[in-house]
Amino acid sequence: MTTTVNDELKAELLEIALDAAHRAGAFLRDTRPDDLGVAATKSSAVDVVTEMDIASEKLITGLLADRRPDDGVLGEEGASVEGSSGVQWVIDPIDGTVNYLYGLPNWSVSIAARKDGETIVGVVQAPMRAETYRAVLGEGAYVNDRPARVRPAPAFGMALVGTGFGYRAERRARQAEVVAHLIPEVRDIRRAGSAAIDLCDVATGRLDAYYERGLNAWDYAAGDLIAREAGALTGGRPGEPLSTDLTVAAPPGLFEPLQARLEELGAWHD
Ligand code: LIP
Repeated sequence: MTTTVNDELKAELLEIALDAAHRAGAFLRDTRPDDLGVAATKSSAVDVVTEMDIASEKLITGLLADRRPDDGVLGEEGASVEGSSGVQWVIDPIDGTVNYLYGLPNWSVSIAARKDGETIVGVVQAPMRAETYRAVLGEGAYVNDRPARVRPAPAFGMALVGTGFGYRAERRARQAEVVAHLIPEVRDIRRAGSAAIDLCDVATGRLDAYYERGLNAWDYAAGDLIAREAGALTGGRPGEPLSTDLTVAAPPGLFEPLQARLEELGAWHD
C-alpha cells in the first residue's frame, strides 16, 4: 500500500531519521576501535570500507525495519530493499569514511527519506561537531535548533568553494585539472572529505559553494534537501538535476556562474 505525503508522514519520517542518525553517530563516535583497519575495498585500493561502516548501516537498517518494515532501503554498503510503501530510505552510514579511518573529525551519517523519488526528509549527523542538520521539504533547514540559511552570494572571485575527488586515479587527475583552473579564479578551495557535510556547510554559510563529480545518491540525498531548504540552488550540468555526473550547490547569483564555469571546464566528465 503506498501512502500520501502528509504532515503526519513527514513528522514520522523525520523522527525516525533523527533517531537513527543520532544512534549511529553516537555508536561511531563512542566505539571507534583504536586499531580500526580496512575491512574491504571497492572501486580502488583507496576506496575503503571499515567494520564500522558495515556496523553503522546494520544499526540503521535494523531500526528502519522495526519502525517501517514496508519501506525501501538503499545503503552505500549494500543495503537494498525494494519496499512497497513508496518510501525509500537512502543511507550513507559513514560519509567521509577515509576521515573516520584516519581519526579525522570531518565525517557524518547521512539519512534521507524519499517518497516516489522525491526527497522529503534529510538528516546529516556530524557527531564530532556536535551538530545535526535536518530539513523537511517545504519546511526549512536547521542546524541543531537554529534555522540554517546560505550566505548571500559573493562575487565569483570572492567565493570559498568546497569540492572533492574520486577514488580512481584517472578521475582524480581530471578533477585536478578542473580545480587547477578554479583556484586562481575564486577566494579559495576547501576539500574536507564528506560531501554531506560540504552540502550542509553551504546550507549554513560556512562555504559559499560546493561541487563534485562522482558522488552517489547516498552521499548527496540528505545534504541536497538541506541545502535547498536553506536557500541554495542545487543541480548538475545546466538544466539537469544533481547526479553522479556532477553535483553543484550555491546560493542564487553564485550558482549560475559556477555552473557555467564548470560546464566550460568539462567538470562533468573524466
Ligand atoms: C566521500 C564523499 C566525498 C568524496 C569522497 C567520498 P564516502 O564519500 O563524501 O565528498 O570526495 O571521495 O566519495 O566514500 O566517504 O562515503
